[in-house]
Parts: sequence; C-alpha cells; structure tokens
Amino acid sequence: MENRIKELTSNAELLIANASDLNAINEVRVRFLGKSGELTAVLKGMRDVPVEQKPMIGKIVNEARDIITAMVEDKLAALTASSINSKLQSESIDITLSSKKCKKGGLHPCSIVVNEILNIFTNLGFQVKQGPEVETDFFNFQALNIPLDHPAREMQDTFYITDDLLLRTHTSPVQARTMMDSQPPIRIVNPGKVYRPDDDATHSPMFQQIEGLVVDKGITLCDLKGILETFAKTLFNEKTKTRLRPSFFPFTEPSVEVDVTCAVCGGKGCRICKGTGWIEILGAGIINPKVLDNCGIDSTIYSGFAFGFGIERITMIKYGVPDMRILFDNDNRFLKQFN
Ligand code: 2U9
Repeated sequence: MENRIKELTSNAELLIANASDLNAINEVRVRFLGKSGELTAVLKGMRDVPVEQKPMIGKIVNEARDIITAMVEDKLAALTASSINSKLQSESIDITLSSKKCKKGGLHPCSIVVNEILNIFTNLGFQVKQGPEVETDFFNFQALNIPLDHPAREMQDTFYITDDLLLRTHTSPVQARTMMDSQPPIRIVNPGKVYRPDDDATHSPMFQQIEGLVVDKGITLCDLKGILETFAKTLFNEKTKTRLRPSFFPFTEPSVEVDVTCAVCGGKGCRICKGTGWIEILGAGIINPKVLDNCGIDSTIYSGFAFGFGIERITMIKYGVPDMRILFDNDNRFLKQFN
C-alpha cells in the first residue's frame, strides 16, 4: 500500500511537471483527486487495511493527497499567470501610435452671422425671443395689419397647412405674441426660420430672419436710425454709412428701407453694389398704431420701431456670396473657408 502511494505520488509529480496548459493540469487533477481518481480509490481501499496499520497508512495517504493538491494548485496558478501574460502581450495596444487626424467641424456662415448679430443687439440691451414656425393666420397676418386682400396672403405666396394654419412668412408673429404677453418697455430680437414659396438665385423657400422690436414711451425714427447705424458699423466696419429711403409695409408707418455703404468698395461703386456704392440690408419703420392696438398696447401712450432682415442676404453681402443656393448646398469646399 505504502509503495503504491509513493508510486502514485511520483507519477502525479511527473504528469504535473509536464502539463503545458490549463486543460492538461485539469486532467491530472481529475485523474488523481477526482471522484473516481487514483488517490481517491486508495482512500476508499482504507477499509481493507488492518486496524493497527490504519493510522500510519492513513497519514501517508493524507500527506500524498495534500502534496498532489498543492502541486496541482501551484501549477494551475503558474499556467494561469502565463496565459494572462501571453494574452496581455498579444492583445496589447501601442499607445504611442499617432491617431487618425479627425476633421474639425465648424459653424455655417449663416450661423456665424446670426451669432454676430444677436451679440450686437444683446450688447445694446435687447432680449432674444423665439416662437413657433407653424402659425395662425391671426399672428402672421391679422395682428400685423396685413389685409385680407394683401398679395402676401395668396396661396402662391404662403405655405398654408389649413385655412387658418400656415408656415410663418416672417418672424413678426413672435413680436406680436410678445406684445400680447407683456407691457413696455419691450426690446427684443427674434431670429428664426421663415417660409415663402420662392426659389431662385436670391430667394429660397426657407430662409432665416432676424427681426427687432422696441416699444416704449417717446420712441421715434431717430432712435431707429441710431440703433441701425450702430448695428451696421459693428457688423461691417466703422466707416459704414447708413441711409433711410421711404417704403411701405402694412405693419409700420412710416416705413423705410435701409441701405449701407458697400463694404467691398467703401461706397465708390463696384460689381457687388452694382456701381451704386449702396446696398439695401433691411426694412424698418415706426410700428403702425393699429398693430400696437391689435396687440393690446395703448398707442396713445406708447410708440415703437421695428426692423427685419434676411440672414442669407446679409451673409451674401458680408462674404460676397453670388448665389443664395450656395448657402444651402453644404458643399464642404465652400463651408470650410469659414473655419
Ligand atoms: C410687429 C410690428 C412690426 C418688422 C419689419 C420689415 C420691416 C422688413 C423684411 C426684410 C427682408 C423681411 O427678410 S425680409 O424678407 N422685413 O422689411 N420687418 S419692419 O416689423 C414689425 C414686426 C412685428 C408686431
């Protein structure tokens, strides 16, 4: 019995030493220590050992089991460590490799212009307000004194959703809503998308506007001129001059169109300003008292001015873009010039 145990231990030692992977060492463990293993069989045979030899043989069997168990565990630990190491080596990432160059995005030129303009007006004390793009006939037309027979209300000039709902044709409804919600003093600018069924080199069915509105006691055309002069000098350059020409809008009276000296030629006349030295940038005027009354503001106490311009048009003037459609193509060769 004693010899059998010694032989078994040295067999196990040899097999453990030769086990080259986790599967092999597991097989050795099962072969000697498993339920039907060789050492387990010896342990089971203890019942046939004469009583006086049992303590001695029992001790040898237990020692053999402890030795084999320890050898299996050591080998298991060594094989696990070496398998982790080789995995770490084969799967290692070379962090010194330089990465692929990532192209940086940038703002669309119209967004650059919107941000610049909002910055100018917020520095002058205006608040930025936005509103819905789907509007009611009331806020888009009636409140603004645009009569039922006005051409802007025709099917071919407005995108109608129902008889009463439409895609707003200007951001003026946001101003009408603000006047209905609050009392003067009001100083707001309203950026946003507007929609009209036009599509050519200077018109797009969707374009962006910024409109502004000031309502308070004693507001005159001089306040409008002062604000717009400051605006034009900041947006273009300090030398920019401004002139007002008479015009007509149902929501303002008097109404004006505002020209600035051409930023490209400085007013001498060039291709951009068609030789005139002047470029029209926006429309404006003193708010028609009917509009103030329609929107719940007493026109006998308050007066105000309003102005509006198209962002794409300002962007084209500022950067000399010849065709509005270029602004909507999103051709990267064009866009990357701005970043
Ligand atoms: C209210 C009262 C008055 C806003 C105004 C203009 C003049 C104007 C056009 C310029 C080119 C629109 O982008 S464009 O097509 N806008 O000429 N807009 S005064 O007047 C208002 C607005 C709201 C309650």
